[in-house]
Amino acid sequence: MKPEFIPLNGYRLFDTDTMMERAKAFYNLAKLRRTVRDYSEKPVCRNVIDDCIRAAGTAPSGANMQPWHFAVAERGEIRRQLREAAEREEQEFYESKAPQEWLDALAPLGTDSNKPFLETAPYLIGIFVQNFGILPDGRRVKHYYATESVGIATGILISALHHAGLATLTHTPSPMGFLNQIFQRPKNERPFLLLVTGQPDENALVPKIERQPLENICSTVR
Ligand code: IYR
Repeated sequence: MKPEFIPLNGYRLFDTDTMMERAKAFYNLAKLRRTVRDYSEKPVCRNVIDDCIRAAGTAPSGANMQPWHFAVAERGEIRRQLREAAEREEQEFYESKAPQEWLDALAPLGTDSNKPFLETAPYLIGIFVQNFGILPDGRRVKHYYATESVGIATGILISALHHAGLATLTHTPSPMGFLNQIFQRPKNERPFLLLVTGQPDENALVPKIERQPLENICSTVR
């Protein structure tokens, strides 16, 4: 197939000062994001969620296959099922499956198998990776770098929700197979993670942990 090109639309050229200001402003916003486990039950307008998912859908992806699906669970009976299924897996994780080393790594976060937010937060977003696509005639289309692509899209989604004033929690019940059934997703989709979102409870607490400075996470070669 012959590629078709169009002019790059909407590119904004900034002078260096403006660029530095914008980079700093984005960092100052990003560093306020915290993973939140205590949610308010206050409703959040669904349009906000949809626009954040639209933003996630702009992520780059292998061969532009856009191998993601975002399944939104609003509050209702499904949420009770989700909580029950996730807590069942988590109980096994914390009580028997997790090696001591993993439990030690989680200790500073104060997490346990109790996940009330799965039922009370206004939205849960089940994020799925399409390992391959399915054409209308049933043939399979190969997807490239599907996991990386969905990881990038998820990063944009978390940033968009944070920018809109919503807190998030990246939750990874393990194993996550039950998510296909509850979200009614087909077999070519693999659960990637469950994103909890809403406003934080007014008394929400977060663990006292630090982020590494630039020197630790960045190096330079010439
Ligand atoms: N899935 C469990 C355990 C857990 C694992 C990691 I890695 C975390 O950063 C946090 C929790 C849970 O959600 O409690």
